[in-house]
Amino acid sequence: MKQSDWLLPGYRDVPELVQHGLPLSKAFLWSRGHVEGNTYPDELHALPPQIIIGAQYVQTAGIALGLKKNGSDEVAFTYTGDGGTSQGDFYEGVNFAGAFKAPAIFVVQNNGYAISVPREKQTAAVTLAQKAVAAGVPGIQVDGMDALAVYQVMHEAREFVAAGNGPVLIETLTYRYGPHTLSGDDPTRYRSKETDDLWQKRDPLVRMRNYLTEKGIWSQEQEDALIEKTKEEIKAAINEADQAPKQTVSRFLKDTYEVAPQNVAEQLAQFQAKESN
Ligand SMILES: Cc1ncc(C[n+]2csc(CCOP(=O)(O)OP(=O)(O)O)c2C)c(N)n1
Ligand SMILES: [Mg+2]
Repeated sequence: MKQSDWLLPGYRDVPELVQHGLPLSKAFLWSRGHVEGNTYPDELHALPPQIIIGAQYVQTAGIALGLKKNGSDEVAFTYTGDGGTSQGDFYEGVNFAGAFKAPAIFVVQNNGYAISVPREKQTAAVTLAQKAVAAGVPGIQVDGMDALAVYQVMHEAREFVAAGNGPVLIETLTYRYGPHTLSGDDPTRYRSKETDDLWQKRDPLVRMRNYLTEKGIWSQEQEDALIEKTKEEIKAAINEADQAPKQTVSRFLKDTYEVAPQNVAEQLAQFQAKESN
């Protein structure tokens, strides 16, 4: 991605947001449900993470069409899961962007499950990438556990899209090591240890470490130093997040509407009065 490209993340894509420039403290505030976590600096071309499965695909088609109409050379990137490709919004977004040759990259993170529903139960399609073909959009499947392969595919896709050829869809084959969320999902009920073990062997971090170590450009010392440095960054970001002002209902209502409808305006006034007491 270029720094000026647009990012429309789903709930799994906070790392992409941070990589694209969201301060880590804001990522923590977002996960705490604090409105400050959704307030972005203007130069950060990103929307807050989408929770409605698939909705970001339609919004991406819209942003990409806007970029094209403005004659911009920026590209809009979005992400959903394997389950997300069963939603109407998925098809609508890809189809619309395809019809208008809008500069969008649609990524499908196929991690094998939508909560407990296996990928095979989502669709009779052999691949998720091929879902793009019916919309006249190129669909590419890549080993999502191979960072270099993903980089190569993304890079080529961005060049293709930025050259005015319309959108591309990329399916990355990956795995969700943990439960769907930390609020009670128990993956041992619907998948085996053998499957888990198989995917552990493909861990992209281990693969990348082995590759770099063999090339002689990575060492245990470097890794330890990086881990220490990152721990410090995380600690500082948590401290910063802790300094955020207590969230008020009025602030939340104000940020939700540019012009509040009358009933909300009345509530806003009531909350403001209460909060100033
Ligand atoms: C429209 C909609 N329906 C249902 C949900 C509840 N829900 C949250 S995550 C999820 C599964 C999504 O699976 P997938 O797209 O494969 O993404 P993953 O979590 O595996 O990355 C569901 C059904 C939702 N958030 N939005
Ligand atoms: Mg999934």
